[in-house]
Amino acid sequence: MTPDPLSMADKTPQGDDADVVLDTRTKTQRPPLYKVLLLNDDYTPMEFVVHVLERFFGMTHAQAFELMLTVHKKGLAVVGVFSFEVAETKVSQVMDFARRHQHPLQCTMEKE
Ligand code: TYC
Repeated sequence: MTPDPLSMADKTPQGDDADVVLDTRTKTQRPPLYKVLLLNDDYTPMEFVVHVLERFFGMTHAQAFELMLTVHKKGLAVVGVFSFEVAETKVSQVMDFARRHQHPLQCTMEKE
């Protein structure tokens, strides 16, 4: 006997809705990360920038000197990647420290 087309109207090829298994995998959300950038200028002394990188970014003198030279030559460089709150704190610390020493050093952050 042929199936009644009306009784088939709400049936999917898999069968009844009761058989549909919902995807229960958890989508893990990674927190957004922010790049902290240091900008070159013509006035901030090189040794001051090296000191900033050692003091606020935990670099060795050699790492700090190399990154300072990259900023000096290229105009800017990423000095670290952090959560929003940590990046914001680093930017504030660098900007406050530079201002207190009357250097025009600029530090900013941008979403990665
Ligand atoms: N260009 C500066 C100078 O020649 C040095 C400098 C390097 C300044 C890096 C800022 O982010 C900077 N004294």
